[in-house]
Amino acid sequence: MSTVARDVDLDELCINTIRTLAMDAVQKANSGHPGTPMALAPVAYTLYTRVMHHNPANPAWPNRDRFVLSAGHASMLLYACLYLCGYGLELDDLKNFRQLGSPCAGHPEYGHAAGIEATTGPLGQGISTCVGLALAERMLAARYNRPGHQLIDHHTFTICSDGDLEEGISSEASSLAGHLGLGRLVAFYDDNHISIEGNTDVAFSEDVGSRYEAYGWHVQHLGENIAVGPIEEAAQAAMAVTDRPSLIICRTHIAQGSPNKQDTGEAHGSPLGEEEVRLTKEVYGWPTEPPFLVPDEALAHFRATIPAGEELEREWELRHASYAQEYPNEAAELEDIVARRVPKLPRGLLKRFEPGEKIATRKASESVLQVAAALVPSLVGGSADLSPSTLTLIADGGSVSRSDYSGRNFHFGIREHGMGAIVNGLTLSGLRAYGATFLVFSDYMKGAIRIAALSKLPSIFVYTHDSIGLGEDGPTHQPIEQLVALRATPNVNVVRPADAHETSLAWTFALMSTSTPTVLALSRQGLPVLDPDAIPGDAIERGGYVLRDSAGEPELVLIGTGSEVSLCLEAAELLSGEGVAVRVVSMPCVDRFAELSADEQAAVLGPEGTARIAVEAASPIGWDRFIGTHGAMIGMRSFGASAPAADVYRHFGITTDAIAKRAHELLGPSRGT
Ligand SMILES: Cc1ncc(C[n+]2csc(CCOP(=O)(O)OP(=O)(O)O)c2C)c(N)n1
Ligand SMILES: [Mg+2]
Repeated sequence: MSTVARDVDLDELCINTIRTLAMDAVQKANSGHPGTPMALAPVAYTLYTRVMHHNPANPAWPNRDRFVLSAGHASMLLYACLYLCGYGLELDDLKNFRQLGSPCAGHPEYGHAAGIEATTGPLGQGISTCVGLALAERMLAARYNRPGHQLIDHHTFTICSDGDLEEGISSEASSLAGHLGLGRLVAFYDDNHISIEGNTDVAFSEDVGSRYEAYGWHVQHLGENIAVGPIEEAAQAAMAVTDRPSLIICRTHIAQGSPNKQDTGEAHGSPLGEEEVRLTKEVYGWPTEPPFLVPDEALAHFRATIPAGEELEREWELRHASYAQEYPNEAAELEDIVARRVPKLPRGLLKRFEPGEKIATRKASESVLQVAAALVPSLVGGSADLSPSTLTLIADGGSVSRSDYSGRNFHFGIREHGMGAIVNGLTLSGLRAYGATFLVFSDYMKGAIRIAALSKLPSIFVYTHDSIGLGEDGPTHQPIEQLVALRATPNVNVVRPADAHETSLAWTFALMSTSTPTVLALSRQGLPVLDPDAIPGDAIERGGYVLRDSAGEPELVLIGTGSEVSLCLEAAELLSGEGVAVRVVSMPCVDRFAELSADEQAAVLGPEGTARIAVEAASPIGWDRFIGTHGAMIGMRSFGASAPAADVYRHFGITTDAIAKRAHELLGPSRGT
């Protein structure tokens, strides 16, 4: 293949290898985004071969620099670099781009191939996740580095696009990154003036550089000069600024070199076409055949990142060894964190709640959180300016600030979506992070929750004020459809504990989860503490259990979650006084219960044909599968109302009496009164 190489320099050869692989893979798949990888090839090439400290032979090296392609649609840029550097992707994987089972999915998916540091594609998520990665780096450095022992000192690089910076989430996260002075975050902005509808000037005209300067970032304008030298210099200059994150603005040309597609929206998301691929290769001085041509010299040059990376890692291992000798406990703790290992926890973290006493589950959560934080050093978190309400402060944890990253509490500001992505980035780094707000505002962060679920991250989302029971704040703040939406998301466990003890189990469950995000839905209002002996240790894992059983076969099964469980218990008392055999089921995690076999479910819900009533102060959608053909659902079919909680419950007919009335209707005139 040296025919290509002889008269071009090695950098250009390598860059054109990335470009042509991207063109060919998109062409072969007849689907994808060729233009952006073509334009950004010099940036990625420079980062992978000249700037980043990484070891393709060990993609899990804890102190590696991170690279996240925020413009996930340009995925072929990443796949080409990972293959060429020797991360494990094969040329055949690139040939199967976007095909079933290929690690080279349409957009980069975390876990599908080594070197994909985060799932990206939904614009804005990548750069925002990077804020979490960069924050984690600073926090681990503050906590574990010691004088003379710089164990953690890596950088986080990202390439973001117009769409990334138009999205609100990136503004939230970038604002916080500036505020926190995350100097090891370096973002390249692909200022190509193009998005799907054509020139960005139809919708985007602000001065992005000034905006980022106003956020407190260090901003460089590379203009059109995006050759390897200037890119490398800009990256070095960015890394030399240690007290501010950096944005490097590159005026690129989408589909650079393509005679008919350069600078067009068409080059964004469609194959160039066989003829245009041929013409473009001619412009590059590239053989038009065969496709997927990888010159030996180029491959060898990329693969030189392996010995270089191994050397970097060896040098770090020496540092690590001397650190571990001097600070064995810290070294062991750090090792657990980067492996995202959590000490084995007792199921009930806290058992001292008095049955009968009324405690809001958010309040119980606050107490449990303190115990959890003492046992789990990696546990960190914060809220979107609501910690006095969400009660999610780690009491002796200290706050993370730009002058001290050693704390455990974040102040995310009122930036829910950014918070979600940052929590994901922290979790990617091994920390067990939570973000907290009101359940109704989970809507503001759904994009990030979905990424956590899709990328199998055990991020923790703590949502309080979980129903109309929040009362006077009214319908704007009373969640109705949120539980359904979260439960509908694959690989999310929504846990709505009925009392303080279930809350205690819920935190253990969340912290022991390894590949599924947990949503905790907690009450604002006080809820009676249940008899702890009636709650099995695996209540959350199983999802639902018999909390109160009837003497014989139940005629009626009441199913409740969260605050409605105690209503079910009261109704059961009432009805059993009338001679009805009532069972009460608490179902703190519908998602888990739904995964049980039909027999296991029937053991809890009673045989098919049993009258069942589900009670949850939320949308009834999804309950049909449990109540069966003879069942009823007491829930919310409208928005809530502004009034004291008890009045709101009464107004919407979610009361003990209403449950009893439905029971009478279901059981027929012969039963009860
Ligand atoms: C949140 C989100 N909204 C919409 C899309 C669909 N989409 C993919 S790329 C794109 C436009 C991208 O423009 P730009 O970010 O400038 O990328 P370029 O075309 O320059 O590569 C859109 C709207 C998306 N991926 N994510
Ligand atoms: Mg663009």
